[in-house]
Amino acid sequence: MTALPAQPFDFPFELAHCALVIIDMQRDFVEPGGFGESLGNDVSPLQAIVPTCAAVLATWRAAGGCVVHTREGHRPDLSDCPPAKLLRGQPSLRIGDQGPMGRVLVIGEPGHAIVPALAPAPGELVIDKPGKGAFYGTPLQAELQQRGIRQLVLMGVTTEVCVQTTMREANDRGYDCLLVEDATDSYFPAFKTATLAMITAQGGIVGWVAPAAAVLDALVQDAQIHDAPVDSAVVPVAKIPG
Ligand code: C5J
Repeated sequence: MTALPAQPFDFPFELAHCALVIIDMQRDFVEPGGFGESLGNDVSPLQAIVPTCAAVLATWRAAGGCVVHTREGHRPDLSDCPPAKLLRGQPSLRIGDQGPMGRVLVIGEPGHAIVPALAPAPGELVIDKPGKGAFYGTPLQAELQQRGIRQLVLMGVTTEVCVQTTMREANDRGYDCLLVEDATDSYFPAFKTATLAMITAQGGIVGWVAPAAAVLDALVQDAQIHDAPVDSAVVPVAKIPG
């Protein structure tokens, strides 16, 4: 076990029982022309976290840890999209409409894909989810149980919607969860700040928060404990862009 410095107190990190969960780093949320922008949002803060996510992902892979990618989206016939979700708000593009990156939030369309810098590698879990939380309507719980996973380290977007919802779902299922604070973002800076505070309040009522550099250090320490040093060329500790 490695004590990973975090808020509100050290996170008892064990790579063998921990999955890196990357939430919805999809073109539809992160790139101009996607669903996020159609709702009137500035996507640049979300784009800015991609290099930090990529640094953590590269090191996690090098250490041999379990990686899970999630994608929010719906079947082409939208049969898994509740009318309330489809109709809510006044976006210039609705789920299923044709946009610059194909049909918005529809599985298999270009906008539904994960951004190239974080593309899933062979063997990594990819969870397609119809809701905000990654456990609702998906096989995630069974997949994690099969792999002996008890802890989650989370990154991705958006902090207060799909990331926080997944973290709360995981918390209720007994997982210890840590959110990487500089590898998550929101279209609303105040919502990100509030979410980080909510997670760590009351002694970590939803979990822990730590910067990417602390996660990278913990990966190196975990590898040393298990006599399986992570290739230092792949570990950009304290050299995270941005
Ligand atoms: C949203 C998400 N914000 N991935 N989805 O609708 O957070």
